[in-house]
Amino acid sequence: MPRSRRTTGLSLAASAAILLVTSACGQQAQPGAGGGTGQGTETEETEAEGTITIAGEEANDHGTEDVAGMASVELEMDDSYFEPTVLSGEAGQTLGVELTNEGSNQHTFTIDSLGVDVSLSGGETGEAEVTFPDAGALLFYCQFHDDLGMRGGLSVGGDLEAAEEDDGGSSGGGGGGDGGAGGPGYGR
Ligand SMILES: [Cu+2]
Repeated sequence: MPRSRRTTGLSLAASAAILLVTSACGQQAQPGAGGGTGQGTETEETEAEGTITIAGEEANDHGTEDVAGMASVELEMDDSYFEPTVLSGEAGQTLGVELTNEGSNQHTFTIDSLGVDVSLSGGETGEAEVTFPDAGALLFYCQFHDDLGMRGGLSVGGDLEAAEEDDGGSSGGGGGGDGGAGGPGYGR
């Protein structure tokens, strides 16, 4: 009887499927091709505690005091912040501000549009008189440390972020789409 022999030596050649995923991310960010000022800075909402935005820039936040109806308030200047940082008052209110520089650096209490500019060395005290705006908010700042966040605001329930600054506002954000409202006769 014939024996049938089977060779079981089957070599399975695993076929390797090679997928070449070429992700060609050839995106070249070309800002503002064709002119036009970019839409510039996107406001990054860093949630850094202890800062608020006043007139578009960061301020070291040391609290808000309601001064409505008060004739004067004590305001501490320190290295490098104002405390309280925001005075919340009434429209048109006149307020005496008793300043104390409790820091070691020299600081100023400056409000351009009111002509207020009190400069104090460490440990000194001084006074200023301020008038609240009719609406919105008004920026005060230290000339030396503004860029360190030493600024504050007189607020009449207003938007501190848009507080009036000396130097006219940047023209705001522009261009919303007015796309919609389609063409004529969207017949039904
Ligand atoms: Cu200062």
